[in-house]
Amino acid sequence: MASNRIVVDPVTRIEGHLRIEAILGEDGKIRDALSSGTMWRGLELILQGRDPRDAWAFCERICGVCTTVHALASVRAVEDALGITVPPNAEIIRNIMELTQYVQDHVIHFYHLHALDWVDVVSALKADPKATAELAQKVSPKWPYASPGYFADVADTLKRFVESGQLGIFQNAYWGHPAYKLPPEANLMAVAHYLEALRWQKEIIKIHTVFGGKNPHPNYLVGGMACTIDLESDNAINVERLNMVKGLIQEAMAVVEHLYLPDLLAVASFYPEWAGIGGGLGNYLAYGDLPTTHPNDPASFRFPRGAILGKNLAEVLPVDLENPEEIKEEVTHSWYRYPEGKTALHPYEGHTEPHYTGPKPPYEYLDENRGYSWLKSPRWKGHAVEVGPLARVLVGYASGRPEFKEVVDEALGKLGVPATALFSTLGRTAARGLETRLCVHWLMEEYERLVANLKAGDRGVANTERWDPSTWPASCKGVGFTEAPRGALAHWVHIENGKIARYQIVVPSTWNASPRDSKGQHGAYEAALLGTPVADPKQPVEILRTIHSFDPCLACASHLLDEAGTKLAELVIR
Ligand code: NFE
Ligand code: MG
Repeated sequence: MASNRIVVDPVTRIEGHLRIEAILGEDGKIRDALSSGTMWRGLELILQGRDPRDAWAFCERICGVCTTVHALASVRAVEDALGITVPPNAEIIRNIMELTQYVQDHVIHFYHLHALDWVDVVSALKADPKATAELAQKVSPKWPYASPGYFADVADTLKRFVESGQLGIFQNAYWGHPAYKLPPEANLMAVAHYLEALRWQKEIIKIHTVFGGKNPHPNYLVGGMACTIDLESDNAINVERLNMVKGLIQEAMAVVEHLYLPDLLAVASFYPEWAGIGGGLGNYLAYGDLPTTHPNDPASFRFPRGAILGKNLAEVLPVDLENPEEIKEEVTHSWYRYPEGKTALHPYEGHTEPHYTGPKPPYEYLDENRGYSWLKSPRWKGHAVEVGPLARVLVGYASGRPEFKEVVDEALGKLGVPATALFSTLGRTAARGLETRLCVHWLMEEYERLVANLKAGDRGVANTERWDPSTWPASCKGVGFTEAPRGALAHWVHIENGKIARYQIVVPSTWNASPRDSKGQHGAYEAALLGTPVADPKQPVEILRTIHSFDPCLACASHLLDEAGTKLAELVIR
């Protein structure tokens, strides 16, 4: 059994700790796969007994990547439980925070986490700067940095870097692998844009510092937002700050429209076979988010809610986060134990009890017939589903939203592929870029909504009527949800006598990276790997392409920690 297993551990260029085991068939294609979260942390237990108004600050620190979304889901859960409606400005500012997160996170994912699966940095050394400039002017004609001198400088920097023998962030990739298809000039152009995107991402995120005081982990508030708007004051969000935000959004629009999307389509055009690989489950789920009416109404969401089963774009199914029969988590193949007789629990009834049954480390292989991950297996109506950009874009597209149809059809047309190409690794990566395009325009629209509200004299950002615990019911529960960059995210909270009695978090990467369930259904990562040809088992770049197309965040996904902080297992990372 053992010799045909490929182990990738740790998977790098992700957040958190992920192990993939792939079993190759005789035909050189992946016959079976295991996705394992190898780290155990812990927020749900830490939160018990705390003040629900503080929960967001703990939850937000689950992750340093999607640094705002857990705070948002948390304040919404508590507001839902306590019956609080936040003011219109707070709703809009939350949308601005979320959209800023999307734009920064997706651009970083493309250039800094995923591109190196398609771009051979070392091959860029062979590029001719003049031919690179010609290519850049063809691919992204509106992007200003495209002269032969500019690319000669980038090539020179890269050469010195490689000659120093210390490749740093470019160390340990499969450079020279025949699966890399870009010509040297395209590789050099991509390296130049990698560096430009790295410089830019620290600018866009300043929007978080304006409305949230800091990044990572900006400030939130149960009842609204923790910022002050006074257009005439030097010590509040004023006209100057708002103008800065507008400038940053305009700059982000240029990066997305003239750099990210042209590069995405150019790279994709060299890898058409990946439109037929890595599709996986074919089931998709989106909770939806970004309300445009007040109070927050799901019917007004810019990202619509719904589920798609069996790639059937003719039907978008309704989703209910509170129905005990819809979302359930299983632990059949996880290192947790449920109460006697329970196999699947809705998050309102969720149970968190670690129970390691894996091999004693250091180990060679996991056993797919037993527990093999610190992630639970969330399922929707019993189905394993994929969440994230592809799910959101497909739900928007299948719901007949014109803005989704426009960006999707335009991209399919440019690549000359049918809509079925979306069900693939390439489709997942393209969907992320297409939704970024929508998001950056929505970001400007939300900014304009905020300015219009302020001009009309509305400066309120918080509703503090239920701030005092004496106004709360003795017992209540609520759910807060959002669409995080990696997909559907929700927190479920029970409040008893002013304190958190139970807190459960189901995270996008838990949906996608989950192990098998009681019916043996694979999670989304596992399913997406099945059937993938691997040219060289010692350099499995194909596994990285598909896994990275999901943009894994295992820090979010395995957010649990033993109460006492006890080390439950020590894993040797090779
Ligand atoms: Ni840590 Fe996260 C996002 C959340 S995880 S990155 O996006 O929630 O899937
Ligand atoms: Mg959880």
